[in-house]
Amino acid sequence: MAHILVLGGDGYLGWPTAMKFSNEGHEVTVVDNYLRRNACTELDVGMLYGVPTLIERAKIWYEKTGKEIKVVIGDLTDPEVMRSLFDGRVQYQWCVDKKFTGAPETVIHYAEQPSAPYSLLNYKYANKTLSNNLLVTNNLMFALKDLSPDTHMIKIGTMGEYGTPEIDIEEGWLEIEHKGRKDKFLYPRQASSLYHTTKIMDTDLFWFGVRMWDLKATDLMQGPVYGIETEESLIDDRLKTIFNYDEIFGTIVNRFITQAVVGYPLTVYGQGGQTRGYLNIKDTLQCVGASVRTPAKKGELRIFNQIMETFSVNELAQLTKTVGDKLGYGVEIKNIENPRKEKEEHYYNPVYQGLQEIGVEPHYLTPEVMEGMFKTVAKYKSNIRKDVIFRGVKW
Ligand code: USQ
Repeated sequence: MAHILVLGGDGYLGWPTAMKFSNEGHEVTVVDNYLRRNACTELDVGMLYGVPTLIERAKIWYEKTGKEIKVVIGDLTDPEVMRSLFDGRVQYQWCVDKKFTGAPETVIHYAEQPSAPYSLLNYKYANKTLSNNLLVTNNLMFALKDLSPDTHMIKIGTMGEYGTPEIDIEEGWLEIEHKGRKDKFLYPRQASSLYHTTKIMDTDLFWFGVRMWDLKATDLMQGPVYGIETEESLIDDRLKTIFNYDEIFGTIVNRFITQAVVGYPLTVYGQGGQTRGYLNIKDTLQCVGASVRTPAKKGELRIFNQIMETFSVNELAQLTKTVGDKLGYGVEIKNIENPRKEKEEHYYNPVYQGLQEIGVEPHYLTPEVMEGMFKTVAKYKSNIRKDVIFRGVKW
């Protein structure tokens, strides 16, 4: 049993991750400042269903399983909040056993503003994204250097760090031959939003900490995630993760299914040839689990591309239509002017073997999987708000 710290434990991925490790018998502490929830309220984005607060969810989890997830409500851009998690000054807002059991063996860093459109709403949201994401990462690095250098840090990066280059995308590193000499460098990065830019800067911070201070780091370059249920959320409906379908926080597959259910034409941006790597939320948990079990070495920045398969927007729209039509929804697809500046037809050939080599078994986006999601979303049809589906945040 290990002590695992989940930063950003209230989010779409953070809460299911916390339950998974708790279920496996690990000691789990979650930290969150409700940035994501508060942003959803402030921007009035609507959600498929309400979710209890982090403290309420931890209590439900304890009632149902007898297992404790310790909760800290705090802002990790404050270095003292971050450091308290490693030196024992931590203030738990909810837990059964208040004893500090020592610094965690692993810290999983999800505590970031995760939306590209949010980061480009205007300069204030851009600043919020930059300051939150970079300060949390830097505070984490210094806490590890000063207080717990043997802790393995795992961060969620993004496939968007690479952009859409004309060459194959490797897993994080590229060997370059220049004027007859060779060396290995971080793969060239070219982000398509300021959110994605913060992820590039995070990678650079991690790489600095690994080079200078011999930290141990894993960076998981993730594609857009889809899905609702994980094994643990089936224990009680109130344990389901936050599900956004709006333009700012919703990712494409979750959006398309919700749009189909409510009879809103699928919002294909531009020509729809944009290709990305996708994964089921269950595979995010598997990938993080495999990374925890086989940690990076001291002085290693290990990078994996965390995707299971690739689709173009048009392919996703067609799949949604096929499944939706079979279920009687009469799905329409509409190409609308692309609010984003991105290539709409491009080469895309990423390598993504590494996580499967350490034991991840992919779940694919089959018509059956999508049908299951349709059925879950349909239960909440009356909550779906058409006015938040497309507002046209432009860059
Ligand atoms: N798209 C549409 N219609 C929509 C929504 C999206 O055509 O209604 C297109 C976008 O233009 C883009 C692609 O679908 O080409 C993916 O968009 P998305 O909104 O699902 O994902 P994105 O903004 O790229 O960001 C999401 C997560 C982010 C993660 C990233 C991985 O929000 O946290 O890092 O996926 S990646 O896309 O590989 O950079």
